[in-house]
Amino acid sequence: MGELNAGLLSSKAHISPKYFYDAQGSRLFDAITALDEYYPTRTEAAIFDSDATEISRVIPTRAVLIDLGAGNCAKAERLFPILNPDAYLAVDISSEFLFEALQGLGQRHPELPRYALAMDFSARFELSDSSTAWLAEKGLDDRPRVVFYPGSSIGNFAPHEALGLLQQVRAVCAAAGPGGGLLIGVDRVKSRTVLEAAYDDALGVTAAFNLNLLRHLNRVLGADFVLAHWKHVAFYCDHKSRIEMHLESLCEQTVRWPGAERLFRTGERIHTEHSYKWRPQDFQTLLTQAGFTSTEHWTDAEQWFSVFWATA
Ligand code: AVJ
Repeated sequence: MGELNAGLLSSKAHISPKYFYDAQGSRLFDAITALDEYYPTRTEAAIFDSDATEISRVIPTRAVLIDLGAGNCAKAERLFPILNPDAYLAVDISSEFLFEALQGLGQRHPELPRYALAMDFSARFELSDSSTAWLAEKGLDDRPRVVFYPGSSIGNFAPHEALGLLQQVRAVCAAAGPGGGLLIGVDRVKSRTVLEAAYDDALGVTAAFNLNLLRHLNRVLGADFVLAHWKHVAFYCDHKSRIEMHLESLCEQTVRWPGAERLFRTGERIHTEHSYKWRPQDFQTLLTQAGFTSTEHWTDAEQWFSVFWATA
């Protein structure tokens, strides 16, 4: 709770975007990915479809597929025909969700060794002792490792944090068989109109997703946020190449939770998310800075989204 308290009490209030994803929030995010305005999910899927042959050519065979932020594991499972892994290691912050998803996957792929690693890799990413022990026990410890990080989830990290995570990913890949690396989806800088519509859709699903964070805080923190007293704000910040999402107070109000309280003035905001957009050149430089040796890049016809393969 220290993190939440510190964020809410800071002069510019902020909350980590990981608090979006309670059960309700995960469902709302799924609904976002189906919106007309939210192009990233379908655009990335289209790239995986149209460049499947080339992608499967650069990915090492018989690899251990490490799915970062696996969620319901559906994205990775759809790529099994392209990636052809010999083992599947799903990493996610939400353990309940993960165990369930892996069980379902086991029914469809009974022959594929699979492992659930519940951890908050946004703080630091490394394989736990138990997961490396599992790999050794299966005789898979020197297989190439393919880390899969789709959906532009990297966008939640500021560039210097992204660099740190990519360095850790590279270290995990480099610790095993040759040819391993990272397959990552990255959202691109584009017109403000397209970007802002994607984060402020006409149906208000993204607004509900943002406001749901307050419901989640009421539950985990015992706070008394009144959702009707807040509104969703999303805009593109040009010079930082990022979407910012905030919750804006519609009145002067005091919010209380055990051990603390805070006054919010009309118009005061709680910062809830950054979603960085990249130019492919800059992202390629970042991959190189993180120590990856060679990179491949695929994009869609409109050049809205990028998929990179980077060899560790
Ligand atoms: C899950 C971080 C990739 O930034 O596009 C979608 C989250 N927030 N709509 C993104 C999100 C609002 C999403 N990521």
